[in-house]
Amino acid sequence: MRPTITAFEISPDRGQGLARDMRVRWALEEVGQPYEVRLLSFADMKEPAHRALHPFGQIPTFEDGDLALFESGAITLHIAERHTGLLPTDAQARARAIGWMFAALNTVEPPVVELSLATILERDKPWFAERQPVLEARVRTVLEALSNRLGAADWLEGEFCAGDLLMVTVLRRLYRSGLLQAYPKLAAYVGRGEARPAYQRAFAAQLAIFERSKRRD
Ligand code: GTB
Repeated sequence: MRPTITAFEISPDRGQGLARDMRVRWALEEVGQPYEVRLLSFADMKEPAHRALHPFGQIPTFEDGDLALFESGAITLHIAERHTGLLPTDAQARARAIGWMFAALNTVEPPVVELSLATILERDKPWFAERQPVLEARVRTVLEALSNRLGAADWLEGEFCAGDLLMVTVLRRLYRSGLLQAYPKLAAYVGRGEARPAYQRAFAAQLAIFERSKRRD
């Protein structure tokens, strides 16, 4: 039986692949695991049936047999551990690759999301103009360090791994800010991720859902 994930019925990113189902789709495509998608409205997500799967009433979730998971990082790790292709076999390299998954979600994603949310939700607030440079500086700090570490390498830990997959999805959220473009090595790194056939399939699948929802309007 195929695993089932959940995604937005109508994604607020308008098909840009910025919602977190994208990373789960991409991971499943990388390992060649076919999957089903259950689409949810914002109201559906807050219903008890969905909260039983996801206590915070969000997407994505992942169901496979009697296993139900929430949190895109945990789902990606689960997929990576059960298939080949997303984590090195050498124990130390594997531990480092998992470290990059945490770095993506725990060190890089928070300032990126903070900036993105402030830009969307706080534009009309009196503190916006003063706070924005502070948030941008926090993002630049992590981008600078990440760019220095990546250096001339294609990927963070040798071969492409689940850490790169999560990192690329986090960095993509910066497109609208223009900050990524100031770090050519990182921009190229994101481009390499987006060029992967598995990424392309995942992106096309989520875009098709958004296009279909537009036609129904
Ligand atoms: N930590 C959780 C995880 O990694 O799985 C976070 C999950 C999460 O934030 N889910 C969001 C959600 O369900 C969708 S991805 N939100 C609905 C709600 O909370 O009611 C976040 C997201 C939303 C929109 C855009 N966008 O428009 O660009 C980008 C990312």
